[in-house]
This record gives sequence, structure tokens and C-alpha cells, in this order.
Amino acid sequence: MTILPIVWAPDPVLKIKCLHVNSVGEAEKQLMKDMLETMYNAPGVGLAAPQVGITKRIIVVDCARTDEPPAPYKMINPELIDTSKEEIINEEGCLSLPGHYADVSRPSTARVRYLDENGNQQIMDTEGLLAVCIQHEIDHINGILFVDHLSSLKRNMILKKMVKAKKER
Ligand code: GNR
Ligand code: NI
Repeated sequence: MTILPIVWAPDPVLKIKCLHVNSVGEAEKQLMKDMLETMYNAPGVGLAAPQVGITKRIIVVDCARTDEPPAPYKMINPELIDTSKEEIINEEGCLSLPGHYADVSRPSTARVRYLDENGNQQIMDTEGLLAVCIQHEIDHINGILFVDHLSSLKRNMILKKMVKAKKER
């Protein structure tokens, strides 16, 4: 049982294009377990490896509602192989930008290809919050934050507040 410290923006590790994982070993499995615990503890509905300082293409998500059983997904090298032309606007937050929320428009459905923890390729069709969350997490492993989808005015306002919050952390 390990809760990992979450990196707050601005931080160079959150800007890095993370590395493709070539084989799924014990280190990756342990990391995904710890990431899920860290995510549930926060609490959040998704977490990407760079948010805990690891620059690997690994994400975890659980977008089940509180009245539903848990639905954790561990995804290695996740890729969007198809996205809808139709977009939805959703209010996003991020554990690396605590206390900040803004509307972001993204494709409303997404087909994602990834390796599961056994190294088997999976393809999943997603919609709603799960589609949004997976796109948010794939952005993270490409060094992109939700504020990068906003105007530079809104982005800089939030990042300036984060610099202050980090000094007071
Ligand atoms: O917990 C989270 N909630 C959330 C809400 C709307 C869109 C995306 C997210 S992901 C976020 C956790 C997080 O920062 N993942 O990287
Ligand atoms: Ni995030």
C-alpha cells in the first residue's frame, strides 16, 4: 500500500513526452497498483505516470459512479485509434492543478488501444466521462495539461496561482 506524492504544475516532468513501454514487468505492475491507490486516495478518476514523476506511457482510470462497483483500468502505451467528429464540453480538473477547473471541448467518443497488465493488446470503445478522462490522461503522457486547451490568458492565470500555491505547500 503506497500513496505516491503527486507532482503539481508547473513542473518540467509534466511537460515531457513519456517513453513507450517495451515490456510489462513487475516494476510496471507495482507502479499501476500504487497509481490506482494514489488516485482513489486523492480522490480522482484518472492518473498518469508523469503525475507521480515517472515518464512512462502508463495511465490508470476509474470513472465508475459512486453507486456503481469500481471499474479500474490499467493502460500501458494507450493510443487513440479513432475519435468522433462530434465534441462534448466537460468541466475538467486535474490532480496536478488542484482547485482549478475549466470547460474543455474534446471528441465525445474514442476508441483506445492499449496493453493490459498481462501485456495483452486491448481495444475499448469509450464515451462520456470515461472518454474524456482517457483523453485527459493520454494528453498527460504527451506532456499536455488541460490548461493547454484554454486561452493563454486563462492558462497563465491558473499557472500563476499554482506557482503561489506551491510556495505555500
Ligand atoms: O480526477 C479527475 N477528474 C477529471 C474530471 C474531468 C476531466 C478529467 C479528469 S481527470 C482528474 C484526475 C487527473 O488529474 N488525471 O490526470
Ligand atoms: Ni490530470
